[in-house]
Amino acid sequence: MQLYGFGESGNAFKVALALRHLGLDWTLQTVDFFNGGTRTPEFLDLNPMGEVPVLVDGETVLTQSGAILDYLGSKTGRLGGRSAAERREILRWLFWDNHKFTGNIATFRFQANFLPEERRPDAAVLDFLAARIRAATRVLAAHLQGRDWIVGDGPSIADLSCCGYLFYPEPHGLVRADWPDLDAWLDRIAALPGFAHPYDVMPRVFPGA
Ligand SMILES: N[C@@H](CCC(=O)N[C@@H](CS)C(=O)NCC(=O)O)C(=O)O
Repeated sequence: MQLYGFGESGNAFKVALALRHLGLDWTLQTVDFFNGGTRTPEFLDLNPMGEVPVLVDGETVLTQSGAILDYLGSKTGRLGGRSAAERREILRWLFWDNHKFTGNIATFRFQANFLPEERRPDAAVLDFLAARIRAATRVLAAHLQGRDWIVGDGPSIADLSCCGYLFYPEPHGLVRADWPDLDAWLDRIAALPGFAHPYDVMPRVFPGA
């Protein structure tokens, strides 16, 4: 399998974590995001949405980290839920993550760290996103009280999706230490087979990094 991604992409990191944990055979196609790598005609042929991650498995081309994670869960019979009800519960968290959790965290992180100085947003924009992140984190932290994993009694793609941005060193609007249940959950994920930190899994492409 080929994964299109780059080090700074937490959405690609989610997929890389699953591939590593599942012990699948894959190679990385590094996309030079900060120099227009997701806007070339070749890349847009692969994914007209202009985003990584993209996973190519033979004739199958998949985009959207949630759909890719679900594919890997179905293909291997692991991490995707042990019943139809569990899979639905996992999908519920994947949709929530894309919209409310990762959606805000990734936007905050991009704006706070990767935009050139002259394009940095007003403080009010980051404050707005930080409030959205706090509200979403409260939901996840409450859910994790008394639970080891988001769904069922073992790790699933729901965990790998929701954690995707939380292992990065740059400020992303959420401080782990403020959320003990979430902090302990991230330690459990970091102890899983195949885990590695994002910049050890895929090379950074941010100019000067
Ligand atoms: N919901 C998508 C989000 C993908 C996404 O935002 N990817 C970013 C990198 S992390 C990207 O390629 N953005 C390019 C762009 O928006 O122009 C997913 O989960 O795969």
